[in-house]
Amino acid sequence: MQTLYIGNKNYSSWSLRAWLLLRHLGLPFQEHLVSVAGREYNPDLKPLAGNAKVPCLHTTSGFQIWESIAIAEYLAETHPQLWPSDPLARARARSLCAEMHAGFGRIRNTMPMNIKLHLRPHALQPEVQREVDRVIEIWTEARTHTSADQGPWLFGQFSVADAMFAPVAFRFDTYAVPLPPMAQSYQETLLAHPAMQEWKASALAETETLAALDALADTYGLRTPA
Ligand SMILES: N[C@@H](CCC(=O)N[C@@H](CS)C(=O)NCC(=O)O)C(=O)O
Repeated sequence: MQTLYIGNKNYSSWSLRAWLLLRHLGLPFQEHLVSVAGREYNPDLKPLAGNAKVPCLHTTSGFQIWESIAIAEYLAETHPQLWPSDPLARARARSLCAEMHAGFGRIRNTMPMNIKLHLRPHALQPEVQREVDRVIEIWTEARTHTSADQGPWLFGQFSVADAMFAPVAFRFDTYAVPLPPMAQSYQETLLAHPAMQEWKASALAETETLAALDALADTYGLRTPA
C-alpha cells in the first residue's frame, strides 16, 4: 500500500495538503507521522524524501514523491477531477497553487499553523495584512466567478487549489483574522470538510508540542485561556 509521511498534525501545514487530497479521493494509504520542528534541514528525513521534508508519498513500489504540489500532480494523473476541466479555470487554479507554494512567506513565518492555539483578535503587521488581503482577494474572486450550483469550492468542485489553501483556514481561525462574508463562508466550507475535521481531531489529540512554534504565539501575548 502507498504510504504518506507527514509531520505533526497540529503544525505541519504542507503535510495537511497532501493528506487532504488522498482522503478527499478516498484512496487507501498508510500514514506515518514524523516529528517536525520547522527545521530548514532535517537529516532524519533524508532517507524518506530527497528534499528531507514531509510530506512525502511512497508508492506501493517504494518510489518517493516529495513536494506537496508534485504529490498533487501525481494524484491528478489518475484523478483528473483534482483540476478544473475548463482549460482557463485549470490555468487559474495552477496560478493560485503556484502563488501559494512559492509565496505568502509573511503569513508562513508569523502565523504558523497551530490548530490547538487560539489568539484574541489583534492588528496584524502591515506586510502580513497585505498577504492576508491577497488571500481574501483570491477567495472572493474565485467564489464570485463560480455559481452556487457548480459547488462551494474555489472552482466549484474540490480541486488542488482548495487543498493548497486549506491550512490557511486553520490559521485564520487560530489568529482570529476577521474576514468579509464571502471569504468567511469559504473558510467555513474548508473547515467543515470531513477530512479537515478528522485532521483537526487528530491534531487536538496530539501530545507532542513544538516549543519554538508555541513560543512564537506567546510573543503576541494574546493567547486565549484554554
Ligand atoms: N515545499 C515543501 C515544504 C515542505 C516542508 O517545509 N515541510 C516541513 C514540515 S511542514 C518539514 O518537513 N520540515 C522539516 C523539519 O521541521 O524537521 C512542500 O511543498 O512539500
